[in-house]
Amino acid sequence: MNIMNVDYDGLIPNNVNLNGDPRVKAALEKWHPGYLDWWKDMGPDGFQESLVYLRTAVSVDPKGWAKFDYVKMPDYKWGILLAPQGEERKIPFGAHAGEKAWQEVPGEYRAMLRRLIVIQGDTEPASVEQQRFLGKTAPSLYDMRNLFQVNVEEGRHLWAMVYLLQKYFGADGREEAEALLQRRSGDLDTPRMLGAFNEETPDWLSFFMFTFFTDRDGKMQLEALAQSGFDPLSRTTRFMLTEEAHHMFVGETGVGRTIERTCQEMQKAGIEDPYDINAVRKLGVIDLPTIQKKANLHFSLTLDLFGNEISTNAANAFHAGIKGRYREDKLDDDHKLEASTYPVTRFKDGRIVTEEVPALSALNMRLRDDYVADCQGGVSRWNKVIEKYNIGFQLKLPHVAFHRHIGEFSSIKTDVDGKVVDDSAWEKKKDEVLPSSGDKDYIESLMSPQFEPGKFASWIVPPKVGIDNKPGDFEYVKIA
Ligand code: BYC
Repeated sequence: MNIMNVDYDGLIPNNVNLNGDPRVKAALEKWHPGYLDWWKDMGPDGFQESLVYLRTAVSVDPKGWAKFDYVKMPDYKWGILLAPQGEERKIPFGAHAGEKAWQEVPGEYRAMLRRLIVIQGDTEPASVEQQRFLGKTAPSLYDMRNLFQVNVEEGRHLWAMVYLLQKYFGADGREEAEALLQRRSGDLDTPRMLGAFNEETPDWLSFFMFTFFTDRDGKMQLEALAQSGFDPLSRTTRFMLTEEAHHMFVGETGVGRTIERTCQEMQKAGIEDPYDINAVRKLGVIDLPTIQKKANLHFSLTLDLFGNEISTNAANAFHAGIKGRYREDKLDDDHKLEASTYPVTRFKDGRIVTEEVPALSALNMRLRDDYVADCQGGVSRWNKVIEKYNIGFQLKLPHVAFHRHIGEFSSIKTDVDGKVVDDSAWEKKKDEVLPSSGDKDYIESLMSPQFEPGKFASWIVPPKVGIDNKPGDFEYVKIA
């Protein structure tokens, strides 16, 4: 079988020759019904019978791997797709740098690898659970289709991690694969593993912010895992990254289209002051200060996903050759980091300071810095939209110490500029920097569905181009 093309004949589409691996094939076939039950219970609520114009991967060739067609989501071809195996790939970093990449799990790193794969796997179904009610309030069929595309691909990413667990981790892997279907986002007894994946995604602005900020953590973590010396993990995550790009597109353009509608309506009504919230809200759009508060919330929750700034787990994973830095292969240094340092922002003696620490222990911080720079690019593009309308307002990322629950700043409160404040000052000001219950109610009041082809809710402009170049009035979802 050609690795570029996907075998669609069996129950589980794949380019890993599952037919030649009866043990793993049987394990996956056994897992499949439980997955479908989970999807029907926890996947998009109310649209399982609708026909959705979805993209399915039919090849892992970077050019032209997608096929678009109407599919009922439970019939989506969730498959196991790995990027092609590079000839003689070498471990790019850590103590084993330069040795041949592992095709089997190295015994000494088994527990570490399993933990990373399980954490990665756990986030995928979590996001589907968080987003399951959004279809009902979709601002258009175009947006509804994008939501479902993101959802089926997160489902596929779960398959990707489950394949690794079942192929390389025997009975333990099968147990972990089952547990991935048992935990539930936000459940008090069996929550998902990482904080941000237990939060609610109650409205579409939250969804766009989530796909902009939190899917971007996905990108960074997948990039770091794509460098792994464990070749099957590297190949799986490389292909996942091609799908992830669309999720961030949905987020960036979703927020951008929301901002554009607000600015358009403000201009039409002659409102110059972006802080005249009551006047802006009368126009049926989301005022810019509330968009800023949503960004503050999602950015800070996502920063927690990078773990502690100083982490021995991260140092060990790098030293072992299991999890690298962002684009490790493009970096020009010794790839071992045993003698270098890295500046880390810390909370010390009541102050936020920057301190050089051994680079190996600062890898979470470094990945987070790369993430912040990547976010800044998108925020600057949003600001260009506001500038176009000559409105005196700029969105900005809050300080990394703002509203944190993990790491150096979890024990303090700061304002958005990183100035430490006491509890009472925080309580007084928090509704000015994070969405208040009034803001949530207002946004919710705008979330009325718009299911007519080519029509959009009041608060968001249509996209510049359709998916797969379809015309504006294309029926992306045929609602059953
Ligand atoms: N919540 O040494 P530390 C995505 C725990 S998103 C709860 O700093 P490490 C997606 C930590 O587990 C990407 N607990 O940890 C996006 C550890 O506990 P144990 C998902 C947390 O390992 C949108 C202890 O604190 N992928 O794909 O350096 C839609 C000590 O911490 C948290 C990955 O994250 C937290 N936020 O860093 C769909 C990649 N943070 O084990 C999908 C895999 C830390 O001592 N994961 N803890 O009991 C990793 O690389 C790392 O495990 C982490 C944590 C970056 C998560």
